[in-house]
Amino acid sequence: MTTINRATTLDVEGEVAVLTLDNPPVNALSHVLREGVAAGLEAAVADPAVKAIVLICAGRTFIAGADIKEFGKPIAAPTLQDLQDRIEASGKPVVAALHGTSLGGGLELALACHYRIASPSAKVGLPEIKLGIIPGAGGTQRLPRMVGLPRALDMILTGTPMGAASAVTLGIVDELAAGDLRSEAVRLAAAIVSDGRPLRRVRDETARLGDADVEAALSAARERHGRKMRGFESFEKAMEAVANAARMPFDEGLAREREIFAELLGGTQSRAQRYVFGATRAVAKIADIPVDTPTRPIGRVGIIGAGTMGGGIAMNFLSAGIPMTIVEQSQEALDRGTGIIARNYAASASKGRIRPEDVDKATGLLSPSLEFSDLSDCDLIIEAAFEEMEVKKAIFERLDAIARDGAILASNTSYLDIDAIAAVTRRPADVLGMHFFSPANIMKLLEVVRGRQTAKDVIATAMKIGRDIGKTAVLVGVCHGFVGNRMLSARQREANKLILEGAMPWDVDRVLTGFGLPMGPFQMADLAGLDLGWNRETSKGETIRERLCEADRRGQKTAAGFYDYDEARKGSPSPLVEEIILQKSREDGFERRAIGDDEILERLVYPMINEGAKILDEGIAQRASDIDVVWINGYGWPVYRGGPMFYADTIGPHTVLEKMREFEARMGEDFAPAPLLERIVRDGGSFTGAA
Ligand code: 3H9
Repeated sequence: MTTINRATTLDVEGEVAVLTLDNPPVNALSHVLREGVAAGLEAAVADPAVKAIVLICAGRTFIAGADIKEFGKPIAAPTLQDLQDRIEASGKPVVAALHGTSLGGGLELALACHYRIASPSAKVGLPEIKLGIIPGAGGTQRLPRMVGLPRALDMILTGTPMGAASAVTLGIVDELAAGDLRSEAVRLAAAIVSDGRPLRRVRDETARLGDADVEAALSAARERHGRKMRGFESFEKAMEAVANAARMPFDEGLAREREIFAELLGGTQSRAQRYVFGATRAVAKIADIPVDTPTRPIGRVGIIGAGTMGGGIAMNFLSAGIPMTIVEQSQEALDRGTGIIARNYAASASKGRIRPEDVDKATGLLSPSLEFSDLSDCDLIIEAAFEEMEVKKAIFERLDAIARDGAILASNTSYLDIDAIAAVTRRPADVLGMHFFSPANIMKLLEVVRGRQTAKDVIATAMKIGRDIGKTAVLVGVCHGFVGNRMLSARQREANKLILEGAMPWDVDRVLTGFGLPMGPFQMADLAGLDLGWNRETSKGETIRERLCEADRRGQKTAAGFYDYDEARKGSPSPLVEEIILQKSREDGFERRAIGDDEILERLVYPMINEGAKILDEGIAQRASDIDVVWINGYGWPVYRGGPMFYADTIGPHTVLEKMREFEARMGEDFAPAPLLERIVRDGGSFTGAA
């Protein structure tokens, strides 16, 4: 075996040279690897005893793409395209042996090889769009030549990897390896030589594109993926690049692909999306809790409360194969809860999201009960009862009496003080918050709330179980509303003021959806129900919301709230609501004025950023990027804007500060700048260091 460099070795077996790449953790195509491949290929091509070459990776995966950490720096030779050119020019067949995830530049390198063989569990994909870019090493030109425009568009526009079996069916991979990948690849390479099989160069092929109806393929792709990709610059650019495969000769298409790639890579959206990639991985790292902190085993989970929230939370554990006990106070409430779980699963199954047999498996793990004491064998108990401190305290006192030693006691409270809840137990170290977001079976975010006394292994366990059930778990500290809802409150306060001062709810919502959020505050309120926490007896018409409830406009469920709803639940502006708002404005002494879209956006977003700065300063969030992960996963903040704190950095913290000062002078203390915002501007710093 010859060592080519620290990431590459060359081994000759009979007539086949095996070039093994080893660049942990995911064999990203960093400079050392590109150098190794170039030198290894050169040595193998020059060796007269070698008749064929196998490219294979050590470790958990074939190349998972270009090295994201090298983006933005000058690319040192040899480039990925240099490697592809060498392979395509080689008179000796080159076989790529794929396992794990062959992604982005990794798959693009494999597509330039003459043949591909894969382990049955391998996945292949071009996920560049998730980083705000397009494939930049021929992926948009070679893939359509292999699979035709419609398939290539689907793969490149979604970035979703596909399994090896489908890749074989589509012709992306030539063979599945029945046994050991390396020996199977060597066998294939030797067979190519002995059978005199042609050296396939995908770049030269046109058969799949000859009569392609480019416009039809593009409009079908736009139809399928356009809505989800609204606002993403990379979407139309990726379509253009793929269409070029049918419109231009290979080299021209390749040159245009490189231009688009470079343009997107230098743009704010890709910077934001690459930042989010890192931010999402950083949340797992906790300063004073090492990653190898032992966690407590969780064999059975208990939930108190089978309402919408409790039921949604339960589904996460059931789907992950964890047995559950769910407790309610009355048979009726219990039946309603288990009924909702069954209906949600049936809906998922009918949409093909889950197999019917998996539904049976999941629901079979659920033990509904009316007996609190049935929670005594649970390792983690999550309280999802009514959001009132006295209710929570009473439950935790009872839990303390029956839960087994070492059980973790969690509250799903959205706002309340975990320390006050923990204080009613004799085991505050075992208590923490696990705040799920509605609908809890779908939303990715989980805020893990660390109390003053919560033990480190309890936090480590909650973070781990969060990941096990497919959530993005973010550690936060105790304060009113934690990270997400505390910032949301600042936004909601301004939204409510704006409609009294001169805007209409549909103006506010339009500005936020135009910014990229899935819905605005008033659409969100209508969806959740305006009567949450409202009481007809005590209602005094003091807020617009109260007046709407009094008029029996309680949101989507009554087909009327801030908006009027048709049978398809499509909302339209309501003249009646307009009248109610104008009336309330008059009563409160507002002289209504036209409020521009820019001011609406600034009034909604800058106070959130300001609140985020306070949250950071108080140590409620570990880092600015954690706040951004909360907003992306819990509230649909557009990833191409990177989260509120990253957004602040892109427009400049000084822009936020100046506006906050101006608003403070005009409208008072709600806009008082956070000390951290002032310090950052004074020191010329930034929140994330990444924009
Ligand atoms: C591209 O290829 C452009 C080309 O078209 C054109 C070029 C000219 N680079 O996710 P994990 C790190 S664009 C550098 O926790 P998993 C990651 O940060 C690229 N580092 O593991 C983490 O580090 P840490 C197209 C990378 O098993 C560690 O590896 N490719 C890269 O859950 C483990 O990652 C992609 O977009 C990278 N490319 O998932 C693939 N990838 O431990 C992006 C990962 O310090 N990667 N790291 O936090 C993934 O989707 C997942 O990481 C993968 C493994 C599925 C591979």
